[in-house]
Amino acid sequence: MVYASVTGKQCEAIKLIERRPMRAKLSNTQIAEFKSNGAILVKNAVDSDWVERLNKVVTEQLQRPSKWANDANPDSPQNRMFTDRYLWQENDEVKAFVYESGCAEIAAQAMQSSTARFYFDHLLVKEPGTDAVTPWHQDVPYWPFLGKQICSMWVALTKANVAESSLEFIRGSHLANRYYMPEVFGTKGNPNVAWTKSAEGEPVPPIEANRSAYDIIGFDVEPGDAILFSAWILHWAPGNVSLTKRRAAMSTRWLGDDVIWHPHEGADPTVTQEYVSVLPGEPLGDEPVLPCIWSA
Ligand SMILES: O=C(O)CCC(=O)C(=O)O
Repeated sequence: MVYASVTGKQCEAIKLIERRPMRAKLSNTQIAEFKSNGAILVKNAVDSDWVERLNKVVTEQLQRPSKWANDANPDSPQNRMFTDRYLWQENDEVKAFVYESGCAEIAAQAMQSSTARFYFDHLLVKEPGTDAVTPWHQDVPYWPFLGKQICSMWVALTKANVAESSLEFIRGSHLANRYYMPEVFGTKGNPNVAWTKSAEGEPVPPIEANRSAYDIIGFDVEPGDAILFSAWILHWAPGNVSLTKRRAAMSTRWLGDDVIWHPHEGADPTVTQEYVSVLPGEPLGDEPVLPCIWSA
């Protein structure tokens, strides 16, 4: 399908794009829980054919990673933490998912935003027996934005439970008004993570060493379920304790009405000053790299 170029003020034009009916809408309870807890589970958030289509993308990317991939153990069927991202501009399946899956509207509802702009897609795969944990971190310091209406929709492509490989969060930590230093994921020597620098922010406290001091929540997921969470919440995932099952997810990142441009050292280099029309501190304009996928 050819997509209309929809950005900023042209957001209205999104109505012209043919979209599938949404699989899941959030209840008022879920919206309230997202606001207070910072993370919620959305059962059956996307149709099963998206799960099938994105699992094919996982297989392809594992074989032919993009230039943004972070691969701890290339080609290994075990103990491999693999992430790839920013595929939507080149991969039609990922682009279709971004535009048609209904994730944008769900994200907008959770953020209570009248628009949902897309930032980037992130495939996160842990092969059986993966040791590498996803360290406790907060997303927003990695990204060149500020604003409370920033969230991720992490769609499970495989079954995962908290004991083995699913995500955990510190309930309510998104409201604490803290900004933590980015942590390097995966292999520290990998040039694809070299941009992650200890720039702005305070160090993340040693949460794993002191778990009982925190109010930790986590979600077991089935394929097609989503975990929706604020970019300000502290979260992590273990490696993959299962020796037989892959854990894979597609996380999409969403920006709402209050977001301003905040480039800084150590921020993700996929979208930099040269790609946007606004100056630091300004609300986003019509940015083709940050298309508005849904508007109220
Ligand atoms: O899937 C994971 O292990 C980590 C996911 C995550 O941290 C994120 O989507 O922000």
